[in-house]
Amino acid sequence: MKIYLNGKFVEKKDAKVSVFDHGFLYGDGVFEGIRSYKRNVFKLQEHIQRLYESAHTLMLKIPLTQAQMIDAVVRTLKSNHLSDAYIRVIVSRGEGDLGLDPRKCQGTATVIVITDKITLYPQELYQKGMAIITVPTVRNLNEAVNPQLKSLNYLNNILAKIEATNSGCMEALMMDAQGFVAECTGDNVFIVRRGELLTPPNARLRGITRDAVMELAKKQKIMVSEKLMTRHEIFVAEECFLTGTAAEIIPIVKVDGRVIGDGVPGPITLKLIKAFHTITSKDGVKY
Ligand code: PXG
Repeated sequence: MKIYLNGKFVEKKDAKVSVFDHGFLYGDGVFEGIRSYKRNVFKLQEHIQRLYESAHTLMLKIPLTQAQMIDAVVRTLKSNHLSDAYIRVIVSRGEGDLGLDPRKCQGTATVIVITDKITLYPQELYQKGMAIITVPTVRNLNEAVNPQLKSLNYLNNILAKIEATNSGCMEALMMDAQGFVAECTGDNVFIVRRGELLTPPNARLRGITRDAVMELAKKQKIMVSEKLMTRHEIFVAEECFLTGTAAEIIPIVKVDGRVIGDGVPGPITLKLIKAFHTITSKDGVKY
């Protein structure tokens, strides 16, 4: 396996960073999870744009232009002869001292591209649907660590994931500080209510899969809007599903023990899954 590390391709065993890298010491850095389908990197430009936006907020200078970063992703995929892959782009602050101050990181940021295979959930859950659970850990406040900031500090999400797995579920539903539904640890949430598609506007990452699904829904003349929602609205929804690069679109059939709709993946969910798979190998950067 070849890994892109600061402009060079190295073997997995040699892909190492300094213990003084602030990405390691503090989670000071940004990342993206991306997928390729049949030699097409789905929504690559959108992912790279979001990476640079997160870096901008962190005042982290990425030593590559967006075009060079796209090229690095494509070259890594080609070096590994992968046509369908999961791609992880990581940019960390780089080497500093033991203090927090990023200005002490005198060198350049560390840039890494890893390409591999990933299956997040067992295949049968895509057919039968998955159960999720609400967790006590509240999604980060916009005013603290904004959920739009896709940083290397994912402890908020990891705490929630631990709580879900402790309760026997593979994904956690997180609320915002006001008690409204926010998102899951690595996925956005959607419900269908009276035939209309709804998703939270608050305390969530603006997922690229989420955007793609909203666009597909509009094309299929399914009404879609962003709406604050409570757990009650999820419990009484006709359908529920999650979206994310790793998860793609996964139907949810149980939330906190309540059966959603008929307890099987609903017709709108299935329609959107089908439509999604028609665009994944088309919409993006081919290689
Ligand atoms: N919310 C959060 C908090 C995320 O981290 C999404 C939503 C979905 O966004 P996209 O753009 O992928 O549609 C993410 C995605 C995982 C995993 O293991 C997920 C993400 C990153 C790393 C791992 O599920 N991010």
